[in-house]
Amino acid sequence: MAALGVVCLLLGAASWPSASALGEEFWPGQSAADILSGAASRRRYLLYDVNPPEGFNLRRDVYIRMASLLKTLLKTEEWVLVLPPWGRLYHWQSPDIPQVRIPWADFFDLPSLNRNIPVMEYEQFIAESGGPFIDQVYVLQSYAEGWSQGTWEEKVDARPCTDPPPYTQDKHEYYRGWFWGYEETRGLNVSCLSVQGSASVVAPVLLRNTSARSVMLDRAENLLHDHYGGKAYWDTRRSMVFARHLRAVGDRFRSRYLNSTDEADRTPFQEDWTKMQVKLGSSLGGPYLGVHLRRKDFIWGHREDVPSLEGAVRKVRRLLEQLGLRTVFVATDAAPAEVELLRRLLPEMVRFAPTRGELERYKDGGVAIIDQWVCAHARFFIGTSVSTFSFRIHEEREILGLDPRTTYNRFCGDQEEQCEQPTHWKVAY
Ligand SMILES: Nc1nc2c(ncn2[C@@H]2O[C@H](COP(=O)(O)OP(=O)(O)OP(=O)(O)O)[C@@H](O)[C@H]2O)c(=O)[nH]1
Ligand SMILES: *[C@@H]1O[C@H](CO)[C@@H](O)[C@H](O)[C@H]1NC(C)=O
Ligand SMILES: *[C@@H]1O[C@H](CO)[C@@H](O)[C@H](O)[C@H]1NC(C)=O
Ligand SMILES: *[C@@H]1O[C@H](CO)[C@@H](O)[C@H](O)[C@H]1NC(C)=O
Repeated sequence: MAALGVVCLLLGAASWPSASALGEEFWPGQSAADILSGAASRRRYLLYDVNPPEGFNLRRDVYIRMASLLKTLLKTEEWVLVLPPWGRLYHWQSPDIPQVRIPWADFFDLPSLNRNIPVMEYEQFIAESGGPFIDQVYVLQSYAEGWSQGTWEEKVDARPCTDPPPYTQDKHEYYRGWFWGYEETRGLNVSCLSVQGSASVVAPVLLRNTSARSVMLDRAENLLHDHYGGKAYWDTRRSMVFARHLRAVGDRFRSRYLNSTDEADRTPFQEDWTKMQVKLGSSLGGPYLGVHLRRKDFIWGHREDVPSLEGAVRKVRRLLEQLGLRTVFVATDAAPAEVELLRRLLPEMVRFAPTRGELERYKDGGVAIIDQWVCAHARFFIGTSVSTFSFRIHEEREILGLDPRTTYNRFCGDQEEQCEQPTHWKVAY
């Protein structure tokens, strides 16, 4: 087996301009077994990144699009999706807590992701592929000329970069860039692709126009969903099971402060998402109202679809009465002064307020997931207009089988008499 591995290693080096072929040392800390097993597999690596200002929950959506592209690639060749490490997100503002190079396993259950498509963490990619080198980086952009005369067509073309790409060449002509905070990572080639269409539109380029073994799509949010709300979409969405330790914290909190357990709430949960198909409306949910109040940048623009705190509390009180509930759980990104006001207006509200130690362990991203998990289990949920944070809670509740009438609700602005409620998206199994 070892001899065969060496043969493959040589073939690998010959057919792809990998780091070793360029005279680099193997990455330190890597065992010979790693190198052989990595090189023995001829699979190719798809990496991606998203526009820096985008938040955690939009990034979760981009993952679904990339998974769809990977499924298309897998029909022709062996590929694996390399999970972009989390970090430097604008919304993660807890001071003095390093929040960069965070692996996906801190937030999601990797075995669950792997039941949908083959994935690996970035550090595993470094170990397996022979170093922190990405053979080809494509920066995705829209067409400079915009849409052509009202006719929509899916297309992709090599084009000059419309903006200077966020990569600079070092003295060895390697490309340096953000690369999720991994400074030692180098790109061997960077070029721009103009894209218009769904994720799989770039598949032919990856399969036929480049033989690079590792390909990164930067600004991947430029690609759209292949089929939003279809079975492949939902398979990927269902595979994005939160990490077990975060679910455990959320479940303990539910049971301790909200009198909520899976048995009493009739929300059956299976560790293996492929075995989980709950009849819509059969779950009851815990005896509390779940609320997501998105504040911060959602109120700075004085948006008309976001209520004042007073307005939100009036609605909460009406709902509690209508539903015959006494407990309300509030998830919010409100600033401390606003939380204080909220507590004066709604003294009985229950919140997940992490200790310093919990914040260090779970980080802002993990705390947000715990908030989402608790909201997902409420008997009734109401969220904030067009917040992707609220949308992800809708999906979670849909998967858990809660009645849609208890899920697709949002606060109206103070001046809105009534307002359009969120759309119901059914799981396709
Ligand atoms: N813990 C916690 N964090 C929140 C809450 N609401 C928002 N956040 C934080 O703020 C971020 C909001 O950005 P997104 O996740 O992108 O969701 P969004 O509300 O649609 O915001 P945009 O995408 O910027 O429009 C979240 O990822 C969290 O980090 C909340 O209720 N609880
Ligand atoms: C891919 O190759 C085809 C055939 O050579 C060519 O027509 C096309 O322009 C290439 N596309 C890109 C994005 O490089
Ligand atoms: C870099 O990639 C572009 C697009 O695939 C290709 O045309 C070009 O030849 C590559 N440059 C090098 C030095 O490999
Ligand atoms: C908790 O819920 C159960 C029903 O699931 C109910 O019988 C019990 O009274 C509740 N306890 C409290 C303290 O509300």
